[in-house]
Amino acid sequence: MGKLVTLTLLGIGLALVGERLVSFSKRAHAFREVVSIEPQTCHLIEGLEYGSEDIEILPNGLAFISSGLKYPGLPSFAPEEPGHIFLINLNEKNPKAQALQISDGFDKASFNPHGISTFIDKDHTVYLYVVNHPHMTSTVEIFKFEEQQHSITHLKTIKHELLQSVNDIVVLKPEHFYATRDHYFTNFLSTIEMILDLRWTYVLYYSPREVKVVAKGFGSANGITVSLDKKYIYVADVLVHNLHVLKRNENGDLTQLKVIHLGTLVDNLTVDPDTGDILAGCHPNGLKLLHYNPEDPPGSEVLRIQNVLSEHPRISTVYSNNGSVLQGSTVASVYHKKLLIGTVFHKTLYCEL
Ligand SMILES: *[C@@H]1O[C@H](CO)[C@@H](O)[C@H](O)[C@H]1NC(C)=O
Ligand SMILES: CC(=O)N[C@H]1CO[C@H](CO)[C@@H](O)[C@@H]1O
Repeated sequence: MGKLVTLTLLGIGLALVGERLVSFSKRAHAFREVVSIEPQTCHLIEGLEYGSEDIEILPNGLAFISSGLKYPGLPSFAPEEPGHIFLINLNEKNPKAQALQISDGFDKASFNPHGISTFIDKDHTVYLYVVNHPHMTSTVEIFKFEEQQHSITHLKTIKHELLQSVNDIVVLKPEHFYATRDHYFTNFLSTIEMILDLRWTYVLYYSPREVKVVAKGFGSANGITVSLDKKYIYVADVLVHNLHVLKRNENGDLTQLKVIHLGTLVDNLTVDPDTGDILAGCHPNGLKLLHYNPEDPPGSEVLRIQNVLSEHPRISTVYSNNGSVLQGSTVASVYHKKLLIGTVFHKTLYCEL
């Protein structure tokens, strides 16, 4: 009898895992075909060959790019090379990427930059906040940008027990930021978490006085950004294909206003400074990202979401490609009709809209 019960339970368990696996393969868009959509003028940026995970453009057209992410389960074309922050000047006719020097005293060899965010103070000093994964841990590094010297000076490392496996951040004032995090930062556990659709990931609010969870229940909370008027926070839930719109409260708490289903794996989000539209870097076929095959690479997709607060937000495709040009897009950022599309481990595309 005991054996029968065990066998039955085992059967139910396996059926459950099987069902979750099938649903995971659907959620990861294993088999979606990607049609090509491209603005008229696009070309790849020279010198950026190992990813451009996150891109932040300053109001003056200087773009910071984090490159060289080593992330469990995702490919890297330069696993031995430390990560870098690149700078691109979008005011130039033919923008080129240049790696920024990092001040001495910072451990450059283990630099593994992920999400980035900037803050500009009253004196126009630019601070760059970088999610870092040295030796597969998570920290937030604060740098000061020295434009003349083409370098960044390391000021501070922020660590906190809740700031583990951080993905992306958005800074609102000095040392006050929202961060998305995954539950686990190991390949095995995060895969289980994804396949079983555990919805364990969340959004944190960090300030020197208090660190707290402000939104929960995401399958995989990924990109995060803030609206132009700073009243709303936008969060991408990559595996559930959703964009969450949350309202900021005085004390840092967030109230969910709406969820927009985008039907694709939404990765990193940015806001068009001219229009307030959201640009989403997406993975049209996520499984190809996890099982990289150069013969059948993951594609790229960028969506624009207009009038996000209205009853009928408008969603359009700005760019899509089957991987023949650009593989594994994570982020798209615009500056006066100039678009940069970044990728997890591949190249960076520049387009004029
Ligand atoms: C991608 O599309 C191009 C044409 O746009 C085509 O030549 C190529 O075979 C496609 N690649 C894959 C892997 O489907
Ligand atoms: C800044 C940011 O959200 N980065 C994410 C972009 O996409 C990759 C791929 O999923 C994520 O791993 C990054 O965390």
